Amino acid sequence: MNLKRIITFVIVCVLATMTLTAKGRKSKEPVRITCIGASITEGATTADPSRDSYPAQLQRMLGNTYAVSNYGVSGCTMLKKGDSPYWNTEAYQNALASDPDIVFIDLGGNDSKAVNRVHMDEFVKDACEMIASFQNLPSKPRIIVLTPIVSFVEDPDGIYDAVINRLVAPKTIDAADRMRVEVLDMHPILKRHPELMPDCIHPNAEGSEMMAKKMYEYLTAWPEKPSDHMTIDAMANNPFITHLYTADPSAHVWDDGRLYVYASHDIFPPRGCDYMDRYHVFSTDNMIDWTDHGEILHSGQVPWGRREGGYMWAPDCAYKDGTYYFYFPHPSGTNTGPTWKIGIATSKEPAANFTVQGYIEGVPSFIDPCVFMDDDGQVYLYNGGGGKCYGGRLKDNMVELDGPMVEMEGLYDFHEGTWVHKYNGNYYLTYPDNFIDPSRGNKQYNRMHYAMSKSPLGPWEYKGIMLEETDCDTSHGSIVEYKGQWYMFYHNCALSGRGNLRSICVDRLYYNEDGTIQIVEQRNRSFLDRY
Ligand code: FUB
Repeated sequence: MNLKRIITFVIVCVLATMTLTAKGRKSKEPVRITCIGASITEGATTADPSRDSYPAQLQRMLGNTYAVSNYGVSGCTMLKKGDSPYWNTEAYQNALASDPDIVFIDLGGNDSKAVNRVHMDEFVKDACEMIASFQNLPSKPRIIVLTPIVSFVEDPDGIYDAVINRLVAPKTIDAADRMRVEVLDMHPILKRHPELMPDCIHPNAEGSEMMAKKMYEYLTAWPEKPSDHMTIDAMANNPFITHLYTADPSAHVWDDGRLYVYASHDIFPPRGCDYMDRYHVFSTDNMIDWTDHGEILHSGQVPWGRREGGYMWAPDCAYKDGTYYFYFPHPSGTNTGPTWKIGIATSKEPAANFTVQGYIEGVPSFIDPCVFMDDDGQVYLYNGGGGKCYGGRLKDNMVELDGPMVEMEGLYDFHEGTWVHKYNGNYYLTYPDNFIDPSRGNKQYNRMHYAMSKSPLGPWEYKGIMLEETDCDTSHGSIVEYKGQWYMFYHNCALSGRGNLRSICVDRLYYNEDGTIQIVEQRNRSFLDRY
C-alpha cells in the first residue's frame, strides 16, 4: 500500500468509528441534558429525588442515549434581586460547566412570592440573561424554557397561581420569544390534579412523572428544534393566522405530510356573517410556520348560489383517489332558511384550482358540513343547525347520499358546527352549544361539547364540555392528529375583540385513559381579562 492509500484508509476508519456530531461530540456519547430550576426540579418533597424528581424520571423515559443531570436548588428565583437568586448558586456554575446539548430552564415559581414579585419588572431581562448565559456556551445547547407549573397555595403572598398565570408565565414566554428559544407550557398540566401536589406547590412522584412525560413527548416529537422561530410547545402563537380574519377551521392531514386548514373568512370592515365570502387554505409541516395558499373559492363561482352572494360559511374537505372534495354550506335562494345546500367543489390539488360541481341532493337545509372517512373507506356526511344534527352515508362518488340523513341521537344542547373524528376505536362528535353567559351580560358565548359512540352515526353518549367559551359568541372546531400529537382547532376574537372578526387558533388536545377528552387549555386567553 502506498502512503496515500494508507492515509485514506486511516481516515475512513476514524470516520467510521468516530462519527462526530456537528458539535464535535462522538455520536455514541449520550446527549447531555441539563435541568436547572428550583425545588420542583430538585424533587425536594418527593420520597427519593434521585428516583422521583422529573429529571430522574425523564432520564428513565429517554434511556441511556441521554444523560440527564439535575441542577435544581430549592427556593431559587430567576430574579437577580429575588430572595434566593439561582445566579448565586454553585449548581448554576456546575450547570454552565456541564457541557450541555440541551438545557431545560424551570425557574419562576418562587419569583411569584410577594417578597420577589416587587421586582417583576426585571424578570424578562433576567430571564433573557439566564438564557444567554447558556446560549453562549461553547456547546451551543438547545434551550427549552418551562413555564412554572400551577400552584394551589391559598396565601396570596406565597407562590401564588394568579401571579404565575398573569405575570410569570407570560414574562417567561416573552423572554423566550426575545431569545428565540423554545417554551414548554407546563402550567396547564397539573391544573386538574391537586391530589398530585400534597403541599399545594410540589408534585409528588406521579405529578413529576406527568412533567417528565410532557418533556419526553416533546423531545421525541421534536428531536431537533423545529424552527428558527420561538416556539411554544412547537406551535405558533394563538391566533396563528393574523394577516386576515378567519373562522371555522377544518383541519386535515393529507398524503404530502402537511397539515391543511380550510377556513372561512370574516370580511373587514365587518358587516356580519351574512356577507362572509371566499375561503382560504393554510398549511404547515411544523405547527409554527403557516403558508396561506390564498383564496380557493368565492360565492361568485357558485352557479346555483343565491344571487346576492355572501353566506360562505363553515366548510370541510375530504380526499379520495387523487381528488380533493371541498364541501361548503351556501344558500341557493334569497330566503336562506329553507335553501341551504351543501355545495361541492373539486380539485386535483389540496389548496388551489377548485371547481364547483354542484351540491349534494337530499341534504336537510342546514349548515356546517363535516365529512368523516372511516378506516374501512366508508364516508359520512354531517350537517346541522337550529338544534338538530344530521348524519348519513355518502356514496363512493363522494357527491351523493347513500340513503337519507338521520338526526343524531344523544347530543345535549346542540347548536351547529359538527365535527366527527375517531380515536382508539371510538367515534367522537364535537359541536358548539347555545350557551348564554350570565357572568358576561347574558350574551352568547358558545362552548364546545362532545359525545362518544361505537358507531359513526350514533346513538351518541353525551360526555360534556371540551372547549370552554372564548371571547366570541360563536365557536367552531376540528380535531386532528399530526405527527403523533392531537390538536384542537377553533376560533376566537383575540385580534379584533369583535364577534364578526374572528381568528383561527390551535391547541393541544389530550385524552384520558378511558377515552374521554380533557378540557382544552386555550393559550392566549389573556384577552378574557378585558371582561
Ligand atoms: O362562520 C359562519 C358560521 O358561524 C358558521 O357556519 C358557524 O359554525 C359559526 O361559526
